[in-house]
Amino acid sequence: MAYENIIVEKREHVALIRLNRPKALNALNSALMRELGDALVKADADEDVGAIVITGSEKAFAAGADIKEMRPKSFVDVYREDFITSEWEAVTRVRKPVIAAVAGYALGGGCELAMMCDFILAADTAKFGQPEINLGVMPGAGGTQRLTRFVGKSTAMEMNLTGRFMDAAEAERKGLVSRIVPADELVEEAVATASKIADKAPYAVMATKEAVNRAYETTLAEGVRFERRMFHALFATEDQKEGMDAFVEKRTAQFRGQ
Ligand code: CO8
Repeated sequence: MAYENIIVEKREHVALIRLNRPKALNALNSALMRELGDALVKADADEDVGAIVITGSEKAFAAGADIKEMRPKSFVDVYREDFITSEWEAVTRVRKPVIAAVAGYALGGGCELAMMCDFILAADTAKFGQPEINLGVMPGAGGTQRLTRFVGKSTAMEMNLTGRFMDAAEAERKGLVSRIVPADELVEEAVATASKIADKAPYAVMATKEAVNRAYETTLAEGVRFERRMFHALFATEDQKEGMDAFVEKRTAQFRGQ
């Protein structure tokens, strides 16, 4: 598939995906979401890739779903199409870690896309918001659900009901982003972080991601049981021997994904 709305490059073992509709502040239209889904499936299947970074431009990660594309749709249209849910949720099906590197606006579907990633690194210029209420609608890809889990009911309710934006400092304080970096270092820092993950034992990484996500989907007792079983399972890998041998021999582990 030739891409017109995203740019994909490989930086060693990291797939870097840039949303690239600068004239529309990376508004997420269906063509872009199809391309993003395709790139994610390919990166997930590529044995040479250990982690993925999704980023936008300096001005916008993404200013939301494409309002001009949505505007003429009827209820029947969006309901029949299940308005592109499968494409929007592609990122949640990826088994390798996905980092959102957010500078500028992450609004509406842009904020929702960032929240579907495994964690968010924010530039000091980042602005998050769910302004769908100003368009006479509401979030449709997790804005009322994931944002509430990240920042708590009060802030999520206020943001969803008023459409106000949250700056990077507030996003960090309230747990929406893992940390803030200067805007001109964002992409390099995200790639370096992804690279650090890509150097680790791939099955330990995959199992860790799965286990952390369980924390959102099950009870504490079930989650802890799942974690323990995954921990046990990793003793079936050669990378467990390599990791522990390397520690004892005071050398850097060479993980081989086996
Ligand atoms: N859709 C389409 N075009 C957009 C969008 C968008 N979301 N955002 C910006 N653009 C376009 C503008 O129309 C403008 O184009 P043009 O030059 O042709 O007029 C260009 O980008 C630049 O934008 P502005 O001139 O407005 O730039 P400013 O710097 O003045 O303002 C803002 C930047 C504040 C980001 C402003 O553009 C804005 O408010 N944008 C809309 C934000 C918004 O409401 N987002 C939510 C959209 S709804 C949504 O995301 C629902 C998701 C549901 C997903 C469900 C899937 C299952």
